[in-house]
Amino acid sequence: MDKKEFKQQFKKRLAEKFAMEVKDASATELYQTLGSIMTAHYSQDWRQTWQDYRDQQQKQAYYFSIEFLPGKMLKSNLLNMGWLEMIEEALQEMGISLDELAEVEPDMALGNGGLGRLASCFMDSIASCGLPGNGNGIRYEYGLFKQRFVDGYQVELPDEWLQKGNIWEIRKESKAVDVHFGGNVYLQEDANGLLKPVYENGYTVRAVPYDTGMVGYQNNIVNTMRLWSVEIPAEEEDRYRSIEDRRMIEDLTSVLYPDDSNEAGRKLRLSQEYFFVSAGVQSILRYYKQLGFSYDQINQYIAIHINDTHPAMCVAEFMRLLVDEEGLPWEKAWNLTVKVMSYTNHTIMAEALEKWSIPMMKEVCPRIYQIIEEIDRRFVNEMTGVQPADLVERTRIIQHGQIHMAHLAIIGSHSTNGVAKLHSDLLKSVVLHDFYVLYPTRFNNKTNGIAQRRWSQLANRSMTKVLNDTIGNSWNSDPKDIRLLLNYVEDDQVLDALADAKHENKVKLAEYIKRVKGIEVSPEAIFDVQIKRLHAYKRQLLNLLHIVKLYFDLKENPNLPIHPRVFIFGAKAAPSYHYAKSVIKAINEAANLINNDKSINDKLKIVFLENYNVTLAERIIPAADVSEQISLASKEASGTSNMKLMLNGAVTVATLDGANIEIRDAVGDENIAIFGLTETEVYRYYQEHNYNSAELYHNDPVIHKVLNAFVDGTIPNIAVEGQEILDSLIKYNDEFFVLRDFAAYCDAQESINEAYQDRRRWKQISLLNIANAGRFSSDETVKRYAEDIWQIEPVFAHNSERGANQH
Ligand code: CR1
Repeated sequence: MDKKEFKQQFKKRLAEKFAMEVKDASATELYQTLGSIMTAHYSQDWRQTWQDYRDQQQKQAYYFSIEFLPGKMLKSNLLNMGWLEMIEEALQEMGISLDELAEVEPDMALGNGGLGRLASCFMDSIASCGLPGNGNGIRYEYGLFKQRFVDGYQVELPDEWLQKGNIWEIRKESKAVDVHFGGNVYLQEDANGLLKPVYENGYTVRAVPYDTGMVGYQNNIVNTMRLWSVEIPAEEEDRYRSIEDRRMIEDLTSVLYPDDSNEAGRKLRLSQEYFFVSAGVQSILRYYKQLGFSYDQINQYIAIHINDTHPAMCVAEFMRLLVDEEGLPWEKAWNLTVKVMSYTNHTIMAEALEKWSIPMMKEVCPRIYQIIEEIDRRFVNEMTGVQPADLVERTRIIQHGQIHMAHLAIIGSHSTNGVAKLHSDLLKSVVLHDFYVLYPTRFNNKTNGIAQRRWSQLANRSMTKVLNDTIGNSWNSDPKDIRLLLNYVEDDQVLDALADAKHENKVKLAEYIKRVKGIEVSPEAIFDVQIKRLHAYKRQLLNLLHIVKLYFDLKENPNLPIHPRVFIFGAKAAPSYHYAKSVIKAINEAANLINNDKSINDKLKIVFLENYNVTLAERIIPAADVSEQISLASKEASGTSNMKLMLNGAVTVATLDGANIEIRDAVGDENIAIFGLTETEVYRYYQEHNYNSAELYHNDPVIHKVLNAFVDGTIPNIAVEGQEILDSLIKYNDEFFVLRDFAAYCDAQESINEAYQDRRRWKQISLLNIANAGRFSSDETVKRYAEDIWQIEPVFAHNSERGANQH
């Protein structure tokens, strides 16, 4: 399609859809018109893609994830369709701004943080690499809450993202499946003497899929992200007549749980998990049956990925369908299940390893409970006498009245991976060591990656232009080629051009900050960024302590040679995470204090932007000079904002945690500021129990002064929160070693301050970060999943032919 054709179609579509002309239409109407042209266009490829998969009997992977966090899709779809510039120009010629249309789209936030965003980066890359892979999740009516600050406190508002409809999804009623909950189950011999379950007193809901096309990058491939929504089956209308009964059902896909690490074992959450697991697995098996192959080969056609433990019931549901419904013998079904399933662990935080009580699971999905019990019984049988008894006790699925979902996922799959080298090593050596002893070959690492096209070409167009002018545009499709930039590390023209691009982005962010917060910040200052969920282990508090220290230093000596800095935060706290909310309040009050103190001459500013989400990340990241990755070593499984910021030329201040280690390996020690305890040192403290934070408080005058600011009124309005924070650091012995790492952190920050003042050197460091970011492309990550875990192959060859025929 060319501009002329597009403009004609656009006007025609607008007239058909809304009976309007361009000059009369609202941004929403224009946006919907544009969207409908796009979906109409890529739907042909979409249909062709799944037909190709079917006709060529391609093995397909299904990525089961309780969260997806795609953000806005308008521009990324345009980019992937190869239409972005054409459409932008065509719209402009009609007097329409693409940016204004993009504003209309809600930020699709069916996820909390890293885990959900990773799933969406994978969806983009799987399609872009031409891999046959699909998403399977929940279509929540309400996404992650919207965050507002009132008097410095976080307030949560509902995210009604579907209010104006969702142009990207297609409701597929004909593909609905029924999911059964509750009641009792017992086994009875059928006519052939086989034991079959008989269900009593349960209830059935309908799962209706909404499919969204996952458009590959300029390759004519469109995969599917299938999200399930609950409905009351027409035949059951009578049963659910009261509002309460209906609500109980509708609640199933109503809200995303807003906690990214620990869900306090709620029944509704377990029901959500079973709902999307059962619907997804049933629909996969229905498709497989149409192919007409025997079950013996199902692992040659289907791979199911369990993203964190939330979909771990896939193991039991797959067994249920093969054994109960298809009549396969248990052993055979089990061998197939293990070959089909694979699992990723995303955190070592103990509270995030899901466990469910037996009574609750019996109540929600009694047959699944029975199957898990049987899996557990056979596991214990098989291991007894072969492995030490205590090892078997520690690794079995059911222990002390609870079902351990990670155990189910590991025992029931052929692959368990962590998300960065250090994390995967810790899984083997500590967290899942017992399982590593049992199944050494199942463990592997897949370091996370990011959808680099979104985080560079879409989010940072000024940098993209410099790169395209300098190294050509092969890196647009093959992110590894961004390495070509290494040839320009001594080229002042390129260094300046990149610095100018950064400056342009900072000017824009400064305008945004002025607009939404009323805070004046100078683009000449260092923009220092920490954007991620608020968690004690991520240590936003360490950042704040350092800011307060700088503030005191400046009060004492207004001529201190520090380059002005703007500390930018973006973070949501789980609504029930009291401590995290106190940290938010403290940062906001410190901001009030410091931003309004004329005596420090604007040398320090704190900006806590509300409602951090994908769209806000796209504004902040291109403007960042410094990337804060300061979690306590061993706690952050990987991190992915670290990769996005690096790609955008920010310099990382980091502990040796998660993927930071691999970032350091990529850029070299001189181009990153590493500080703090190593993972080994942290574990040594755990073993020797010899950390004493109170000592640091009493003996270190700097720490003393900084901490007192939280309780003596220096930072205003935090009498309660300040005390709580102080208690966490002193009374409860500083679980995340904030005080232990404080001095080292201040030194690292001082090295940043010095490095920034050598402008040429800084520009070089920045360039080296960009040039070495290619290895963190999720294209590379999903290729390794495809080869090592899913055994699926790209379908490029066929499609390029189709592409050729079309044009
Ligand atoms: C981890 O905390 C990682 C993402 C994606 C998060 C983060 O370090 O980058 O997963 N874990 O792998 C998580 O959300 C529920 O656990």
